[in-house]
Amino acid sequence: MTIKTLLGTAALLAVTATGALAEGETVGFSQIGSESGWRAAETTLTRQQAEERGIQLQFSDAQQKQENQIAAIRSFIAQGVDAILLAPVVATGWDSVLQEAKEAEIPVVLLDRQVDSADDLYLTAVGSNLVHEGEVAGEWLAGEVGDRECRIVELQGTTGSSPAIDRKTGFENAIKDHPNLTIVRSQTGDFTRALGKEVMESFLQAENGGKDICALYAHNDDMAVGAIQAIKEAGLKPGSDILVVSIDGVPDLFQAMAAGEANATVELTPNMAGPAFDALEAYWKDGTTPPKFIQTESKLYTQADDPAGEYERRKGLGY
Ligand code: GZL
Repeated sequence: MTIKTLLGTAALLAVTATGALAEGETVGFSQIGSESGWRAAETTLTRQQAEERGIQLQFSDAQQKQENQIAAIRSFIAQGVDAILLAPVVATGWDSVLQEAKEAEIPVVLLDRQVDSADDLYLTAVGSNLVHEGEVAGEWLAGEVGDRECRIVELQGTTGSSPAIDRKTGFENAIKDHPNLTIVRSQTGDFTRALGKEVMESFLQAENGGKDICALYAHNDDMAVGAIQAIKEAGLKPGSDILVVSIDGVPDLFQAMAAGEANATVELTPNMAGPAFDALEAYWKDGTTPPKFIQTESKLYTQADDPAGEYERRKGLGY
């Protein structure tokens, strides 16, 4: 048997430290960062999914900077990984690096956010319907306030990200036929608790100490949780003086809801990696091409949906 054959055989029989036969696939994951509880849960679940499937995950945290994500993707290409997962912090600026991955014949799967690039530059995108989430939030608020005048403040997600763009669009779609509902202030809180609190403080100051605000629409729960703190510090009751509706379904929002301090959230699963790895395994196995968009579900929860129980069911799931 030649040396080459021996080495080939040895490689095929390579086993992991735990003795399991290593599947061999290596996947590079360019994650945005850890800006929210939902993002942290997505990272936890992606690591778990890879471990369960015997996939070696090369993880990169971009600290919410696109240039770090682009550098990580180039590093994965240089390593010759078998696939790349990308949660794109913003929607634009990906064409050249995705073209490099395509030329290296490395499939790219987008997680939880979209890019403006042509869809031949990625294998598939796994995500929720972000416009629909905004519509569900707006429809809930319209139903809650009826014909009452309602001045709304909006905490937007990261500027230029697809969830910030689409959730704004969806909410505006839902309230456009309700002239009593108007967005009076709208600013990014970058999907974080700290900035959500800070921006909400400025909204409260600008709106008669918050007395002129009827509702807060936050593009994610973490900004809502920060804003709830600001509303309480201003001497007002979140959930009643100012209604609070947001998106994600993280445990701390359910805890606030159980305390009457938040009113509604639209949950999206942080398990985007499961469908992503399913698509990759089929692609690696026999070249099966998945649909360009694999949609995960979004579900409305309100105070009528046992928020304390929902909190118990979610805490410790990696958020
Ligand atoms: C949505 C995802 C968003 C979450 C935020 O698909 O991109 O990013 O709603 C996170 O919590 O920052």
